[in-house]
Amino acid sequence: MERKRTLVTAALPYANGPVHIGHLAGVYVPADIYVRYLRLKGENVLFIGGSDEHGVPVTIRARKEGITVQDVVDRYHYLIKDSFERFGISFDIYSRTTSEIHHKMASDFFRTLYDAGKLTQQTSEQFYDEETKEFLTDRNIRGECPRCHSAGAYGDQCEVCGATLSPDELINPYNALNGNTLTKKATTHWYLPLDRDEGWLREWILEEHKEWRPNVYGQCKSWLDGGLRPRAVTRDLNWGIPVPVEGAQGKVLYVWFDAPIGYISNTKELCDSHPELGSWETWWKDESTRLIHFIGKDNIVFHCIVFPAMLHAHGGYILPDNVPSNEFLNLEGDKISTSRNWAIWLNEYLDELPGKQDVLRYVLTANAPETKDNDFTWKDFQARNNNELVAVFGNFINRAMKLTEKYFDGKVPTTSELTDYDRATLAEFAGVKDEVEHLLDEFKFRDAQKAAMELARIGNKYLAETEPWKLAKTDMARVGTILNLSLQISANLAIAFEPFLPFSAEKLRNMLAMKTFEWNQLGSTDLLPAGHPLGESVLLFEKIEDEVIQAQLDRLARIKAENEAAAEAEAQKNWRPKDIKEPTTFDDFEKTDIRVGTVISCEKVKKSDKLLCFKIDDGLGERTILSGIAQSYPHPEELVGKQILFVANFPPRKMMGIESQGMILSAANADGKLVLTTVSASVRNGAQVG
Ligand code: B3M
Ligand code: ZN
Repeated sequence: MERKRTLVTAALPYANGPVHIGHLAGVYVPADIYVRYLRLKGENVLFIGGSDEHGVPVTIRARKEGITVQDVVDRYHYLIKDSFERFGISFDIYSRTTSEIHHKMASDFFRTLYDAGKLTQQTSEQFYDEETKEFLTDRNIRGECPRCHSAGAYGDQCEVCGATLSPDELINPYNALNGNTLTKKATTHWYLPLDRDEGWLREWILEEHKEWRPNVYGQCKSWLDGGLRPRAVTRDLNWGIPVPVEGAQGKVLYVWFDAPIGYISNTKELCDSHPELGSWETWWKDESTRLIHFIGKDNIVFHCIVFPAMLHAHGGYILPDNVPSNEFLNLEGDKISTSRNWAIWLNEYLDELPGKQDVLRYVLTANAPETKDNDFTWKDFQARNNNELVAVFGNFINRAMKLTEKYFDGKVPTTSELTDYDRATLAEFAGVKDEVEHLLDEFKFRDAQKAAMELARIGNKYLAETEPWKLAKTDMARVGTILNLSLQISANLAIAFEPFLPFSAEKLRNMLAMKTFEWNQLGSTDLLPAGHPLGESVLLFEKIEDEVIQAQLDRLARIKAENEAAAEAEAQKNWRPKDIKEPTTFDDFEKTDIRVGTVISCEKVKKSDKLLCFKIDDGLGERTILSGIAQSYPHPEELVGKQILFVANFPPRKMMGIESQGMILSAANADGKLVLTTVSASVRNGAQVG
């Protein structure tokens, strides 16, 4: 029978920085688990990866660092490739989109669409820098925000007020890289007319792929329901794959056009040098190949709509069978961010926690953001290592090995009669294979790992309850049975965990001196014959001490403080006064009764982060006023004795059970801190301001 053929791809990371735990959790660990599982089942599978080396971000980084773009992509391509290797991500090929094979493949692909009239052409006015003779991408255009009027908003977003913008909305737009003012110039681009694909895409995704994860299906549905529009597939940029059409000088293929073709190019590169794998075309064009894309949620539209539309327009290609996309992983409660350095970089992890690749793989799978965003915390990392990997998995294996060495000279003992408890234990793990398999087939990696971990729990409980160490003096036959069974469970663990924790599974197989291991042996109780000599035992997992975790938390705290300082400096730089309000009249102003009072006492309101409770001498008596400025005054008692301004004629209002009789006036500083207003010389309490 022909083996099932599955082509698995993992998103091509941008070569503009190192990869972090979010990448690993979202894409590479689940993809690797899946591939290892299929290989273990003896299926025919290729695992394709590579770096995405085009696009604007690499050019920005190159300019910032004053090096060439090629230097940038070289540096990060090898760094990323090395990190993946060291984490056991078992790509069959990890290549790059700057390869010659890829340039030709992507160029030919475009040309085929162009020649077949599958692309449309449109001319539009775009921002242009006359001096550098360049069109600018949204991110490289800055200017005044039309909403909040802060300076330095980006062409796609204002980072001060959060508004989504288009470059046309910016007031006085300029080139972010050199400050030059910009003009408009006409430019022509080619478009993929996605509007024409709506019909078959709706049918293919919404009717034929209802089994896709709800997050993926839902995103596709909302794109389709919103109506598809033509998408430009070329850009004015000097880094990328030249548009293979006469008169298209200075234009390259849009990075999202060439990057997914990278999956095809990398398959070709692999197959061309390994004829035993068959032709790349079998992998991409034969209907019996299953194509699976592992990606993060921000890539869904490109893999479920745009790339399939490209493949469809080209003709001859298969479409993905499934696109298991994860949500995002946060770090200690905050969004992972490359620009804010809020991440755990894989290269740094490998240096700082050497040999602990499997621990991270385990924790990231246990917390996988499969259905919703999830949080990585160092405390959880430590707890899962110490309480699960060490205390359950490692402890069980260690005891089974050590007892066999002690009582049976390191050889698998024979079994005698089984007790009811033995039989119940066997029954408990008989179903593990089906369960793990079923979950993996449905891309439920978190639950699958949990189900595999059940084996270790069963084993650990079995040894704890049968206590063979107590029976050694009286009933060696019974001890032999217990250890035989424990070793069989250990061998099962070595198979079940190969996809999840490949380094530990290999160590375990060496300990058990297992020669063969296949997925189909899972659940069996005669994996190790009686008399089989075990290998040398080593510790599978080690406890992680508090100091190690604290060092990581300290590092994050330092980064947070740096980020806050930088954000504050940025806010100061961009601050400008708000627009003057609509004209008013003296009569209107006169209605507000502003007065001077002296602070008698001031303290934080219990259970509130924001409120301070002031007691004011207002010249008539004592007045209570609540004010939401606690975060600006960490030592409110220092305000006692100050003369401040307050509005005296607001109706009383109850907050947190206290009645507030007025409002204290303060001014907001550029960093958002509030500053109380006061008088420049002492006046009588109750004096009116006006
Ligand atoms: N490089 C985007 C990303 O890393 C992009 C993926 C390409 S997959 C073909 O999120
Ligand atoms: Zn703004």
